[in-house]
Amino acid sequence: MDLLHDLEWRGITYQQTDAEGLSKLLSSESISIYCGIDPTADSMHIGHLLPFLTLRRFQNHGHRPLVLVGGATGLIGDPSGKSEERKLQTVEAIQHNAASIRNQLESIFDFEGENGAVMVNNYDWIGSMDVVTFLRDYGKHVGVNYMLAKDTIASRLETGISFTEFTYTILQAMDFNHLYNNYNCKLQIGGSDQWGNITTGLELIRRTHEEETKAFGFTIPLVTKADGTKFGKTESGAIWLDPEKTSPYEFYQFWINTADADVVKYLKYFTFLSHEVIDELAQSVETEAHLRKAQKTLAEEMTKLIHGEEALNQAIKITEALFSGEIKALSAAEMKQGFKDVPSFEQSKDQEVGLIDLLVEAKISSSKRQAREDVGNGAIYINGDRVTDLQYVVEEKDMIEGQFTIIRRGKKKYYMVTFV
Ligand code: 545
Repeated sequence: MDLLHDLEWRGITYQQTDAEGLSKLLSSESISIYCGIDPTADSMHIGHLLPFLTLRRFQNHGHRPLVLVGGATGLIGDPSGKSEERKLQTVEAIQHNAASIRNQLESIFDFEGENGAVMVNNYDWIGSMDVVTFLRDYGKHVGVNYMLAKDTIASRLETGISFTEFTYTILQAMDFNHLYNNYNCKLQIGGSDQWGNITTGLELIRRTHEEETKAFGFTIPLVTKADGTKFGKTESGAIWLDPEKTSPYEFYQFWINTADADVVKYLKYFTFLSHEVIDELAQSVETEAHLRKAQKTLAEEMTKLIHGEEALNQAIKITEALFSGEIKALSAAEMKQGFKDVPSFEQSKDQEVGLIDLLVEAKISSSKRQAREDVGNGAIYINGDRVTDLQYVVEEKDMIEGQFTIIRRGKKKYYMVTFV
């Protein structure tokens, strides 16, 4: 199946400037395609992922990805999709973020071979441009009426928009024009919020070339959830690609918890699995949903893609240990990942503490009587071992890495006691 039909099958196509023309172009030659990101944060989250995974699909079909990090545009701020003016960030912050984002993007693409990906930074051509050149060579080609008609600008006219953000679309247009001239880039892709910026680029390319130009724009739908809540957010916030912000275990758990109503769509959007495999998983959601095969596959594919095989195996190991209660198999680092969100209690290291008192103080059991009953019944586990001794004292040997103890009450209720 050709690329565009695959994208359609996956539900990844939203708007196209010339679907027929692009289809012809892609089947007749190998082209360069770009997608950009502004380093306004030091990590991407899963809401930024889809356009770049789509760019990777183009690469898998023989085309060259140009991955643009907006070192210049990040200093300005894209008004698209924002109802309020942004605060400017410092040059240092944007440069620092750009390095991290670059690293994250590097793991998505193949940089070797004939159609190896190329990283570009628009600071290289915009950063030192003088204002006269900007206004004469670029500003002159973009009508203010044309700009005012763009959704992203029109929607801000009431609440207000600075000249700085108003100008943003011209900068992104200059990028497309630059990549068209220097890399023969004929297509820009992005999320649906980027339509206005992509089409300004096409306008600028048309206006600055005498011969007839042929470039294209393509947008990807916003990822939605069947229950209407926002995709990619949990109670503890966004799902980041940075393992320090969202551990691979949490990342894995996020995908595993996908609703039946969404899981097939996400397999199509985010994984590189074949149509056959996805169709089988879709069947499994229909006939044996309780097995959650589709969710498991999605979580495995995504964790492997972003964090690698080893982190995936760790995430699975933590998941299994928490499910079975066999937490002794986990390393201290794995425990920290797995128990990050369980209720925690701080206990002084200096004084010895009896288990019964600790259970009450840490609110694991509701009273001393209850605590004695819990221990007596065999419902209390310290680091995975059942403790039935009412006189038990928690001491050094129970502290993992001298820092924390995991207490379990009943089948699955975990608590973390940190020693300070
Ligand atoms: C800049 C210069 C170009 C081409 C594109 C850009 C960036 C573009 C933009 N894109 C968004 C973005 O979000 C901030 C990420 C923080 C780490 O603002 N003007 O940079 C998002 N983009 C991916 C998708 C998007 C978009 O990176 O296009 O739609 C999210 O899915 O919002 O020459």
